Amino acid sequence: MSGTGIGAPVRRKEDLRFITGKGNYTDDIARPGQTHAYFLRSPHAHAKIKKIDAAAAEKMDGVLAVLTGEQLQNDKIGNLICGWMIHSKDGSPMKMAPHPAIAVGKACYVGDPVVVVIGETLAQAKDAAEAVVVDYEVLPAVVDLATSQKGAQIHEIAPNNTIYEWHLGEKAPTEAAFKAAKHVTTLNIVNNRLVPNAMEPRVAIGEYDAGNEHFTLWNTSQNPHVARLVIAAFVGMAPEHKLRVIAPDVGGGFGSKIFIYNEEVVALWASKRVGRPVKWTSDRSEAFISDAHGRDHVTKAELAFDANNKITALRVHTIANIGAYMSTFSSSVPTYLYATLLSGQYAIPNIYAEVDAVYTNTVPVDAYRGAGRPEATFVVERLMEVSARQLKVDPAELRRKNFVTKFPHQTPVIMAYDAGDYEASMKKAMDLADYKNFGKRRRESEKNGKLRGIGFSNYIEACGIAPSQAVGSLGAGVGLWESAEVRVNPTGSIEVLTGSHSHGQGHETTFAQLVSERLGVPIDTVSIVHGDTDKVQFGMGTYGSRSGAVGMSAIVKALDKIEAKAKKVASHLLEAAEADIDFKDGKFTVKGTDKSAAWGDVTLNAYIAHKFAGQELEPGLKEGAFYDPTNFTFPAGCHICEVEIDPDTGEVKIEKFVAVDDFGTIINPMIVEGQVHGGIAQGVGQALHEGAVYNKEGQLLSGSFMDYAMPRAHHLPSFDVGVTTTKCPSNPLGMKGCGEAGAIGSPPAVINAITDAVGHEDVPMPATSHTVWKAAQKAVRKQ
Ligand code: MCN
Repeated sequence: MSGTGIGAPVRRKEDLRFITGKGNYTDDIARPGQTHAYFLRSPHAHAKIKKIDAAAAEKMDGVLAVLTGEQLQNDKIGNLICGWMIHSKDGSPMKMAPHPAIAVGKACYVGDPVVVVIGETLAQAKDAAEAVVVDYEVLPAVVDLATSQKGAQIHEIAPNNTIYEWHLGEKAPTEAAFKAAKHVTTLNIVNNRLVPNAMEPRVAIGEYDAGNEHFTLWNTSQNPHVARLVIAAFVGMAPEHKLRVIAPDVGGGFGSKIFIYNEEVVALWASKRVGRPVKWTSDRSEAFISDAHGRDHVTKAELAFDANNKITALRVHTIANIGAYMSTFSSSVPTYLYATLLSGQYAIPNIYAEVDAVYTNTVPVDAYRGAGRPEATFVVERLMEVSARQLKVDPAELRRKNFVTKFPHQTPVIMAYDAGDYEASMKKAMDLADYKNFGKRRRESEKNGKLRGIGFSNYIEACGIAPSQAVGSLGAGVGLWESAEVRVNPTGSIEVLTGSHSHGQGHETTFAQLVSERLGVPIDTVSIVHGDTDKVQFGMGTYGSRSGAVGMSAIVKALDKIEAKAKKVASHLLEAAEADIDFKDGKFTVKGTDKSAAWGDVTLNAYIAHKFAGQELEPGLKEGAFYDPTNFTFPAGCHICEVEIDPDTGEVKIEKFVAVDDFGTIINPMIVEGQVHGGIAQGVGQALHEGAVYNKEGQLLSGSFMDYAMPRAHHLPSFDVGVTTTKCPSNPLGMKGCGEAGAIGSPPAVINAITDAVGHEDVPMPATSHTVWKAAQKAVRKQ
């Protein structure tokens, strides 16, 4: 490990500009002649739009246009789409309803855009929106997920509001295993709906250059190339080469900025209509009703055991809320990102999962940090906890008994786990948690009239999304490889153009660490370029904890080519055979001699073409690569949470939170630890505080931070984190992703600790003081 190379806790290069206010976020951009968009959104969850009267609004000061969905359609702007095809059990394709960027004929959730006003100023656009009169006929709204398939039909294409009835695994052997089981644990689980709440709200600026018939979109995107592809190819805004998408500094996304949103399409279209750039900036209240939400499952899960407490089968039926329309990746989240992880860390011979995806009159639901994998982990780890109680065995022991211990391990639900040591991470976590003395601590708490509980969560996730071969064979869509280009300048400084996108993960540091280590150059001579479709050739963007395992692997491939070419140049320079050139720590040497050339000598000479006249060598030092992984990576670990509960108030205090994770090779331990901390905070948020609440008319009651409780620093203890390492065999660096693990592992650990404390009642998320108080009262009465 060099001072700035792989494994060094290098401080984040990008933070200097962020913490000194010098970041360049989309809202910081002001285009010449810029106008402002304001969306008038449906106040009803389900309503026919009978008439829109914009006459008064159009005449108001500063109003450039008042635009509707019909005008959008007249201009042949296509619908937003969900790009992952899922088929039902009967082979029929998913029922994707048309999703216009501005509602046409009817609105399907509170927040659905109905009109957009373009004004000289935002205030003028807002004032004019108030003068627009929309005549609605309110229709019955479908809000409750569990009964949604019996509610009023929302879209013509989807009877019973059902988009697909998908299944995975083998039904008959699973049923047989249940019949033969010695013990069956049954749980009904609600995985609560979350609102993402990245620090920076979404922003879109559209600009049309009439002379060149060219559009530019600046937006808060996690994947600008995919945005360009969808807006060009499916929405039909412009040919792909006539659309540039730039995602500059982005202040967090957590999945919510992967999707192609209405406002981005409208900002582009409106900029052409009014002939000037159009900017839209979401405010926080608007974000609550326009950013895609996450999670929201209702599940019945059953786990079967034999007489030796070995798991023999798992059966799951889940209803997944998709919201009012299918968002860009929404079909993949409750299917391939969820059911494929239902084996957890355990050797389960039979698994059968059914997932019904349904429309409701709520904000569209899509990926949110972990996307599908937190839901799977919650099912498996709650089942393990409750089973341990019912079987009267130690929860750690039951897990240990059922761990996968031999690799590779093929689960019955597609995934082939390649490497791991679940026992090692659990042991380390139990030591850090001082598990053996928990009984003493519990007795101390009880002396003080408090309840104390401890909960495990042994999670596994699949990230490094996604090998083309696996994705292709499922017929689900395209593989998500990644691209890189390494440009070495004559002076030896380096630009790395990557298709990954950093919006808080520190890529400008970790990617530069890789280059610094491989080429032996100072980290400050390396720039990471991302987020602009005109600069980077193509890229799949950042989500699914893929940028390390996939994005950096593409860089490794390009660096291999750079090294090979640089050696050729060095061989000319040093007048030696290419095979005799060694390269180490930024220096080229001729084997067995003291002849050497520095990195800068070689890079400069790569550009002095006459030196190679008559040779095959081309001038320059620039190489590109695409990396398509051969398997997912499987980070796994053990989270242990210890809580103390005041039975009089239901207040839960997290006394200790331990996370021991296996991320394979770690590039920057400080960044990885930060990723784990953030993830745990979000997972604790889901377990204890956060939950989107709709009333039966489909109004979002938790539509602001007054009502939607985000975790705060004082809710969280200082986390105890540790690592164990098994290298991922399917990428050159041996890395596994770390960006979602905290959010995936932590919620069941917290709930398992609470149920342990209150006497094994089923406590739903979010376990608010009131919920826990009710459960604690029963526990206290039982004592
Ligand atoms: N890393 C490392 N060693 C490893 C694995 C990763 O040093 N073994 C480093 C990587 O080089 C990178 C960071 O850790 O700098 C995260 O890497 P990775 O796990 O590959 O995840 P991605 O970079 O692909 O980021 C996506 C992931 C996801 S899916 C969500 S959601 C999420 C997350 O990252 N959203 C975030 N972390 C976030 N952090 C912030 N601040 N903001 C978000 O929106």
